[in-house]
Amino acid sequence: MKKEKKSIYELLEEDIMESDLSLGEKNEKLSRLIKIRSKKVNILFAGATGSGKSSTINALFNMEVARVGVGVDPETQGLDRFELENLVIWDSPGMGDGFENDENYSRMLVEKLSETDEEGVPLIDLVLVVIDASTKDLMTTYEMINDVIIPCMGQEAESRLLIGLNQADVAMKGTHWLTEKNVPDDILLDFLERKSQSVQRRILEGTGLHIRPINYCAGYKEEGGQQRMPYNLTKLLYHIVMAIPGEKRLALADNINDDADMWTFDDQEEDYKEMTRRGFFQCIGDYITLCAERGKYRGEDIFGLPGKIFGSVLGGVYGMAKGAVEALFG
Ligand SMILES: Nc1nc2c(ncn2[C@@H]2O[C@H](COP(=O)(O)OP(=O)(O)OP(=O)(O)O)[C@@H](O)[C@H]2O)c(=O)[nH]1
Ligand SMILES: [Mg+2]
Repeated sequence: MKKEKKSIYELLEEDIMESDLSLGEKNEKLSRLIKIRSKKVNILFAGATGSGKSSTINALFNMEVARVGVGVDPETQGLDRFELENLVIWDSPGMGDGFENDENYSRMLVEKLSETDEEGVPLIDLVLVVIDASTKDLMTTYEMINDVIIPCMGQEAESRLLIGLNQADVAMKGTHWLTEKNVPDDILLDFLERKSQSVQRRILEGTGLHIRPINYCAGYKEEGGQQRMPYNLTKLLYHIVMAIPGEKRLALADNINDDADMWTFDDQEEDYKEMTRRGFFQCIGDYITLCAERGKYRGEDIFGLPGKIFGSVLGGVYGMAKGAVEALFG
């Protein structure tokens, strides 16, 4: 059974109410919180059929609704919309399923990417293109990125378009996956790095934009059988969080998959959990408490909150949210 949880907005509201700020200050913060709470985040997942879009959505977020394909037919037939409170996820049907289908796919992308919200701002905050890292012929994918997505997004694509090289575990023939550690061996790591560079180069040549693909594995679960845990999912999440405008970021916090196993295996380049938490905290600080401008921001007080910041990434955010106002104001 799922335990009843308060939303991050509710926790922040409680925190503000319980603080010893003046009534005026409390009201000021509450009205900022209300403004933040009204913002929705829209993320669009695109990419070839079978690349793992639905699997990635399921791994990242608290949802078992984006159906994962098991057969040969593309599972996702239309542009699916999943709404998790303030987070809206668009999962697209399998591209690369015949010429006519691809034409429709492009049209659908152009339509969605041209849509604006009531303030005239593009509806889609972030596009995540999922690529199967084992695919040799990425022609259709490059066309989609260089000729459809980037022209729609313009220069903004450099910050609002992410490319995920998924299925890192099976990207190469042979056994190059270290099952125990759930990481690639050196040969596979080198292969993934070269793959990432080659995708980056093709986009640069085609559009002049610099976009660095992220290698990861969304994992999989066979019914009653084998299972592979995600790898570098925290890294991917970190880049997603940072690509979302600050005042909208909290919409993600409540919907991150709270199965801690999802967030266990990452490369050791950086502490992505910590960086992700900071990304969320920055949002609370900048947009609700406005502590930064008052010079009262004391990072170590918050990030040191004992015992609360372990477990899933989400747990960390909750841990931080509770007491955040106090900690920020000393
Ligand atoms: N080994 C491995 N398999 C994966 C990974 N991600 C996805 N898969 C498998 O790849 C297959 C396709 O995954 P989906 O998530 O359905 O792909 P999709 O992009 O949503 O496909 P369409 O909806 O048809 O466009 C499924 O059998 C997944 O279990 C991964 O990281 N590693
Ligand atoms: Mg799908």
